[in-house]
Amino acid sequence: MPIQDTKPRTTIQLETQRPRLHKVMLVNDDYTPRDFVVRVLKAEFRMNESQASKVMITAHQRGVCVVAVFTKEVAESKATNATAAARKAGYPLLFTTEPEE
Ligand code: TYC
Repeated sequence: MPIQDTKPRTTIQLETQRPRLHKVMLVNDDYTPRDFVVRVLKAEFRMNESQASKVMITAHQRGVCVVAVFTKEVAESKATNATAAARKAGYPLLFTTEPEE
């Protein structure tokens, strides 16, 4: 019999690990027009008028609002694209990402 020189595994993975999801957050500011925020939400996050308006108003009133949750790469890419669209139009609108608890 061959000599086994590797240690046996002492822990067992009980579940397949799912990738942690990341939130895209919309941050309020005093300068970006409301209709521009709604337009970016519709274009980048495939929201309809009503969904986009609700998210925009929540960020406006509370300072920040969760837009959606994605895998890390998708969340970062969407936040970067949406923020870049605002910069191109000359507005300070900001989208950030953070890991979900
Ligand atoms: N506060 C902006 C205004 O009154 C509108 C706005 C809403 C801007 C949400 C950013 O994330 C935002 N024109």
